[in-house]
Amino acid sequence: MLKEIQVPDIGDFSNVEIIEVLVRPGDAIQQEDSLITVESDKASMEIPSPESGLIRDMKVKIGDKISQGDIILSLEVSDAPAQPEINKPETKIAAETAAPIDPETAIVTPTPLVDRDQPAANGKTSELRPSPTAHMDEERFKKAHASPAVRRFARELGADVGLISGTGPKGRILKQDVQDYVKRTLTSGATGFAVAEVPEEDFGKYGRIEIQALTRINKHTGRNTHRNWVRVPHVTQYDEADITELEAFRKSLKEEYKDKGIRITMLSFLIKAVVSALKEFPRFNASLDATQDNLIVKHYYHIGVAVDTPEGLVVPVIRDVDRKTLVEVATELSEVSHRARASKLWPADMKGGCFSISSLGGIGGTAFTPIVNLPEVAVLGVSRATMRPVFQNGTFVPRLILPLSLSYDHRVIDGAAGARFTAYLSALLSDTRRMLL
Ligand code: CAO
Repeated sequence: MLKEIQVPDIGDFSNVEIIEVLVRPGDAIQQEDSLITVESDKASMEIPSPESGLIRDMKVKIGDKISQGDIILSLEVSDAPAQPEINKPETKIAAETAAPIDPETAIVTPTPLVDRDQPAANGKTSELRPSPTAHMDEERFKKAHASPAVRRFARELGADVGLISGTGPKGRILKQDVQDYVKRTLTSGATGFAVAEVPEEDFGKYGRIEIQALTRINKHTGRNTHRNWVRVPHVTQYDEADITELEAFRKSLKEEYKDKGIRITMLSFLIKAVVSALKEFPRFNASLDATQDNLIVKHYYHIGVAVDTPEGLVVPVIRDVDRKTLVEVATELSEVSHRARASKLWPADMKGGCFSISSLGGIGGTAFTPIVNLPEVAVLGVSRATMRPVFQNGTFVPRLILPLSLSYDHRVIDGAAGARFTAYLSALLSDTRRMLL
């Protein structure tokens, strides 16, 4: 007999998106087997089959929006009595309690919905114990943006979804992301390399403390910088540029443009100079592809600029710098950093960068190690310029020296290229006429 399986009562969930289809025509399924995963703003959940049978036809696909009563698939069901151990959730739980129960896989609910992100809802949480493979951070695992099926899949492979970056819509972690993560871990030779846990301390024992929650931006930056630090073999090339003449020129321009409300900063010159250097050394304007066998060299010049805001670090991107004048770059830089500080940047404002600059020159410091902003391959750190005695033509003369710190990805850039890049940049900044060449 052919039956149409409909979306059951899914409570507040109406017009929710299907993010996974877990079965296909020809599959023999048992009652309670998950058919699809849907996701609302708040949670993702799997919809199980109310009956056992053979799937004849799928009526939905990923991306469809569904509500109660919509048809998911047609199922051929036989009259043979269903297997009791499959039909009775209690039986299954009892059978599994012999072995340690994995919270992602062990939840069986008699209600039509299986929301494995909310184990408390089915009243079985007290029976759950951590998986034997749980070398992972359960809290982080729980918070990761992944569907129940993907979580279960990750657990089976012993992969911590909390460490995986999602490539799905809204950063959701897909099955493919888990597979890629496991593949990368295996091929990177990192197997068996376990980082010791940081012991949890009760600092209150030693003195007065307060808890301050990290901002959303802090957390985002933390995740990305950690990933970039671990993934990229960093080398930092230090150099310096004599910007005595450039600073004099900048000051004269600054005066000239003051009345027009445009601030000509050193950073605007650096952005333009970096683009000249990227043209000279195209390998710095590239990204590794997913296979890591090819370089994707870009023929556009979008430069990310680190901006320090009260909410944390953001990196808006100034696009097509090669087609903009210095004054246009200065205007855009000031506009974008104002918007960043007012929390008015759009996600698109921070996408598509080829190379980033982090300038701490307005604050201080002599050098630092910037972290490459993947998928870019290099980042320039700029520290505070100071007046220093430089030996020229047999005598010491005061010169304004700007420290540069270029971090690069050694998988793509060799040390010699790194030194050539900063030497070129330094020569450009020391003699701005070269930028015209
Ligand atoms: N050397 C010496 N003085 C410098 C300098 C340098 N390299 N860079 C800037 N200054 C001085 C200048 O006197 C400047 O004032 P004038 O232009 O009026 O002379 C003053 O510092 C203020 O500069 P600024 O920092 O406001 O402007 P900027 O264009 O140099 O930088 C911005 C803009 C948005 C990049 C910067 O304000 C900022 O947020 N920097 C922090 C970036 C950051 O956090 N990086 C870390 C990332 S990794 O954690």
